[in-house]
Amino acid sequence: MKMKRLLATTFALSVLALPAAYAESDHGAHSGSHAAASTETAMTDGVVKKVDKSAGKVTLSHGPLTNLGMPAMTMVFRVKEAAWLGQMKAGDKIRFVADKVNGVLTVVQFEAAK
Ligand SMILES: [Cu+2]
Repeated sequence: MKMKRLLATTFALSVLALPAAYAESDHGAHSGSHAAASTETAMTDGVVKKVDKSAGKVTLSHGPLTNLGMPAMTMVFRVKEAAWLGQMKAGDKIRFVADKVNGVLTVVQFEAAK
């Protein structure tokens, strides 16, 4: 009797656990493909050093940019959206993605860091 109940409990647990495990891996696959589609690379932390609105450029002290094979350094980037320069000022911490656009290193994604 005792054994039977234990087996029933084990069975019930495995039935409960299986869909959960499946849902989890399914979700993981989904978010993975979403990330690959929308943001091909992870965002990098940076600190704004200087904003040059007339030149459409910003100087950033940035962490390693793995997609560009670049170590952490301070350098000048162009920005994809000129309006972003109005949202940056020296000392701001940001998160961004940089890529080469027509051979020029450009901030192609940007958000203020919390
Ligand atoms: Cu750099």
